[in-house]
Amino acid sequence: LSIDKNYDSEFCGSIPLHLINLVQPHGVLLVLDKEGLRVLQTSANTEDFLSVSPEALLGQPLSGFLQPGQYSDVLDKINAQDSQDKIPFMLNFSVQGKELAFSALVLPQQDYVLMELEKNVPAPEEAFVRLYQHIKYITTLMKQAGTCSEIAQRAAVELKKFSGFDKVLVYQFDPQWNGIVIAQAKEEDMADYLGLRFPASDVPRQARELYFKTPYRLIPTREYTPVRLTPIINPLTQRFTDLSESNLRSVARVHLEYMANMNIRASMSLPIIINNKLWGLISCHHKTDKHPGYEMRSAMELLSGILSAQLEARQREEHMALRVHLRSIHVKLVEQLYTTAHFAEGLLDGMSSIQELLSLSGAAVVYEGNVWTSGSTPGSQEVKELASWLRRNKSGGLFATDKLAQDYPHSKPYAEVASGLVSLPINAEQGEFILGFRPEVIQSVAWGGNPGDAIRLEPDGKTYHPRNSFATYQETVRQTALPWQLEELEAAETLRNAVLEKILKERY
Ligand code: BLA
Repeated sequence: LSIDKNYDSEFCGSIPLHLINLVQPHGVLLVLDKEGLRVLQTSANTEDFLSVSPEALLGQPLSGFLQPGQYSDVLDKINAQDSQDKIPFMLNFSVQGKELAFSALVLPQQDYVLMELEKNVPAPEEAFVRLYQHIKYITTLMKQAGTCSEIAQRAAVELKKFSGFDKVLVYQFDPQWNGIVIAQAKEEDMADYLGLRFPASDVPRQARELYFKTPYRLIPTREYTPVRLTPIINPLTQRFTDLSESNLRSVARVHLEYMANMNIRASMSLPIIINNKLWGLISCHHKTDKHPGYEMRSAMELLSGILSAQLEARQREEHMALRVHLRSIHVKLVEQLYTTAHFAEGLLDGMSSIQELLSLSGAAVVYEGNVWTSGSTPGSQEVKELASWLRRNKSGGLFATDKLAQDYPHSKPYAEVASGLVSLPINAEQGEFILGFRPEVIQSVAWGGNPGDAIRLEPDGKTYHPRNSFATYQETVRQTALPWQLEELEAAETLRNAVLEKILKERY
């Protein structure tokens, strides 16, 4: 909100995450060519999983290590993947006489295929039925919830039970990409973040872009030794391999430190996507290491999609209801416009008013050298000066702000009555406007730690750390009004057109 330094895109936002060339050690990453599925690169931890050195694999076709029949399965999976969904499958290897089973995931890229192998083998079929029933139950609970925040709260509670994570948060981004914890379910001894706001740089721009594209981000432990890819350079592309989509991608150091400062060892995040935009995250925390298997992760992925859909549907309903409400006031207002002598009267006083329509505390009409006001507004002279500023700077159409003092510092002395402004030009070149005012609402914003300390630089000016306290930091925000909703601005535009039409009819 009022943070002056933009660490989000300038500092944290420029750490390259996808060309890190390191993976977490809970799986093996193979980079295969598309032709013969030959191993171009591998993470250096193959001994731990396949009991062979990286050199034994490099350059070899994958088929030489698979049990019969498995090669065509892999090809099917590669060809079937036109969607983003990560669908794991069981893959059986036969290496130096040993039979080994893995959970595998293929992620086809433009020039090569990423294959991830993890040890947890898919569970038997009854487990699937139980999982399915549980998902259905959670979905029903979400559907029965009344408001968006109830949906989020139920999701947090149920996802915590379902996944076994110690804490599950629903985190919603604001227009500046700060985030607010809107729902929380947690073990008692864990920190309470409900209602707190976190600065945008905590989940910086490029990280948000990755989380928008990938179904989840899992960090089973923050204490691990990263594993290199070998060879370092992808022999096909002569570049670092892009690990954007890889679950195993190693974690940015600053974030591992952040997790330590939050007293957690494992985390998992899933995107909440509404209207094709990253709306928030489900953030799961664990006090100890935690490594849910692919199936659990897939189920969580499904649930995060269901949560997104539920929230989107409920939001649409709420917007619809607001439109219907605004429409009914608009109809009455137009009737008044045509039954009063002057349109200013019709707008400002009567059974209905523009104040009611746009939730204003005061309104003014500046027209043909006159100023009409109603409710609490700046003085006539101030209104005239404001109109003349609008004529010079904001004449292009509807203009709305919830921080007038920032756009127009002359308004500071009367910020109490007019921190919010909506201006409907009638004849902008003549300085003729309909103006709506909203009062200052002093907001107390509770941050999770002082946002001014989002980064601590060491004396060398290069080494940096995330903040180490998330204790509530209260910020008082002044000279701000309640925000304008999209539907309200649409209603303002519709009203403006009705007024213009009325004026035209009077003239001719
Ligand atoms: C990643 N930061 C993340 C992630 C979350 C947060 C959820 C995704 C990874 C994960 O699930 O652990 C932040 N987690 C939060 C917040 C809450 C929470 C706000 O639970 C609120 C309750 N982070 C910093 C600073 C920088 C930074 C100063 O604090 C940059 C200099 C960067 N955060 C950062 C980066 C990632 C990240 C780079 C990406 C990590 C990765 O995917 O490799």
